[in-house]
Amino acid sequence: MKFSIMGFVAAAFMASAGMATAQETAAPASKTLDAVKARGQLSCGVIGVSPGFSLPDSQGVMRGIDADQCRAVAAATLGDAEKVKWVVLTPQQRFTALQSGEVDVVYANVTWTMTRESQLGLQFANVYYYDGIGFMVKKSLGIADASGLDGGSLCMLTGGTTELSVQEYFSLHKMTYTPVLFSEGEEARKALLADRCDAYVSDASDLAASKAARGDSGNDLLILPERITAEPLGGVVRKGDERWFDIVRWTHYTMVNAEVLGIDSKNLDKSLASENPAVRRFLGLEGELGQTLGLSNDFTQKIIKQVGNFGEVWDRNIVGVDRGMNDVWTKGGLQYSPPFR
Ligand SMILES: N[C@@H](CCC(=O)N[C@@H](CS)C(=O)NCC(=O)O)C(=O)O
Repeated sequence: MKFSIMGFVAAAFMASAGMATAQETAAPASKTLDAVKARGQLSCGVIGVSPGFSLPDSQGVMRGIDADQCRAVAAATLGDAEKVKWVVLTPQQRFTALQSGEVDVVYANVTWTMTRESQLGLQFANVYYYDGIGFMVKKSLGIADASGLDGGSLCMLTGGTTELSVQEYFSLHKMTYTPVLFSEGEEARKALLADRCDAYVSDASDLAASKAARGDSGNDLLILPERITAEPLGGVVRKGDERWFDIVRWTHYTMVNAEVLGIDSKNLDKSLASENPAVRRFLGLEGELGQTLGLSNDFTQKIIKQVGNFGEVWDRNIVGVDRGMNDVWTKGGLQYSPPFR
């Protein structure tokens, strides 16, 4: 009894003194956030040659859904979406650049897998693209599904999830194939066009983007119906800086929640006059949600104004892919933000 009375007295003292209780602790500092602020730039690792994800346009401006995720983190942390230092990484370099501290976050077509978290000291903050590995062939090959690839040759990238997934799929289906391996995606895609292999194997997002990027000649290509794996693509951070993990995670959820609430970069100003308490809290007009992350309370406004909601980011970057699973949950998709409260 004595113990519980003491506990009660201690809790009452802490509450009356305004001290943090077990439910509420002060925002821990983030070494990564401090470094980003001191540098005045977010160092973001991207593939840089991946249409729809990260690829410089004709003016040299990095474009794509990965690029926009980096911009959103810069808007949230520095108040300016353009304060991004782009670090171009091959699939093999994506993880070492993060481990060594060269980059603060990686948005580089990276699939969330167990061992990437359990062995590499990394952590996935979100899933911004639900993807799956598929096959692309020339229509002239005359096949309609993956069974037609038995005995064929397959162009693919090394250093990612593709090689092992293909091995397992072909072994399971008692089919054989000859791998033709590349360290750069564009070389593999060109090899398909030059008939050096029967199919190019990659994330379906990459297949669709590469097909679309080829304009009319893309019509000669066919993406087969099979998706042989689940490839949830996520933003990656180092383990050990939980606050930074929170920031990257809630930056993505900001874009999703904005879409669900019907708030976008164009109508944001109107939403600032909203009487909906959930909207007012989300936009930082009331409460202190931003501060709990170590950010300004209007960090969500900065993301939405400068980068957009998730639907705007999708429409701007992803061509030739139905939203499907990647739609927000209110429209039957998997993009679902936990509450901003
Ligand atoms: N999502 C898979 C595959 C990632 C991957 O290799 N994506 C391609 C799609 S663009 C890529 O990064 N290519 C690099 C390139 O095009 O050079 C993974 O995380 O291992």
